[in-house]
Amino acid sequence: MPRRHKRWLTTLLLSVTGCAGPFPQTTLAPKSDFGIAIDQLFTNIFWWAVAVFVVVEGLLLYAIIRFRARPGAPPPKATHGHTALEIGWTLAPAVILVFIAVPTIQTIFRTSGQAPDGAMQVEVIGHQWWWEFRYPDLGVVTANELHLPVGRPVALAMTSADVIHSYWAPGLGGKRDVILGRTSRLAFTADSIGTYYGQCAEFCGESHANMRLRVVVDSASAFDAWVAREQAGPAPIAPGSVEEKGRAVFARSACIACHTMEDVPAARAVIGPNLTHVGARSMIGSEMVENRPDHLAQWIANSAAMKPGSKMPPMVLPPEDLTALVAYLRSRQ
Ligand code: HEC
Ligand SMILES: [Cu+2]
Repeated sequence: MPRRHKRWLTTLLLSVTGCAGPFPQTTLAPKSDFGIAIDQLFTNIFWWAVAVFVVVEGLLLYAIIRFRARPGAPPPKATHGHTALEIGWTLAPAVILVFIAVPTIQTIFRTSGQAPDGAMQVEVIGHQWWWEFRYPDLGVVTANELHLPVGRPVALAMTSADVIHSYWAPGLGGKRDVILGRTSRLAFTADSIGTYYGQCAEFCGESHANMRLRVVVDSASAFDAWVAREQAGPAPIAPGSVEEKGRAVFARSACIACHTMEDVPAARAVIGPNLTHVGARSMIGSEMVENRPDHLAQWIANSAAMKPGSKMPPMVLPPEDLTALVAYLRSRQ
């Protein structure tokens, strides 16, 4: 195939595959009141834009054809001023702008983060480069996987531990910057059970693109079961087991300087994610890799090799200590 055909084909393929699903971060299939409000506004403005486009381009084409130069035709008659037309094309856009402005302002107020009484409170803290989720009323602290009950209003109170980040889970609508020393609010009610993906939407450094999150919208009973599991104390450990050895490794390593681990009294730090129930998360490193023993071992040995710039330093451990540590982390369900 000639080179330029190949290039053409590649371009075509790239643009076509760009349109193939699935779209885990689409904003066009909203699954919350917030998302639907934004989607309706977008659709509304889109059709106004289509109408303006059709009218303007239609008139342009009409003028081009109707008044084109013809051989032997006399020069066109010059016109000067047309009061009715001028009033018309001034008023029409003004009216269209009103039709756009009123729903826009209504939507701004509807999505301003005001939650109804009884909404579930969640604190969101953006860190370079992971998300912390705290449920103050439930006493639950987790990372990167936000669990919510379907059909119940939630109020997110969001801030940052360092630079500016932006919380965005497009399927549930809304994007908000999170800023150190300030609280940004986002309120919505998820209307469908499912897993929704999101990510930081404000450039925040080396692993900004890896600062992902997922929102798991559960049925009320599945959510309660998740809360009960998170609220339960640490999973028990059999004396003499490899997990017990792993806990000892954890307790005498630098891990305790950065992480909270409920059954290791010295581990109460909040620099990294709370690991008390780390075994229950499906991914580690904010959606970096699946939560599997081999990944955990690689992560501990050198997390920056998996996630550029990771703030967790490489932890050098003898192989059997690492194996025990991983078994212990896996058992933290
Ligand atoms: C200097 C602080 C620091 C030390 C020491 C440290 N970590 Fe971390 N750890 C972090 C940070 C920060 C993250 C989050 C990194 C990210 O996702 O970008 C993290 C993430 C993790 C995760 C992934 C958690 C998740 O849900 O994504 C695991 C597991 C983990 N650390 C285990 C350990 C173990 C085990 C040790 C000791 C051998 C340890 N860490 C030592 C700071 C630290
Ligand atoms: Cu970011």
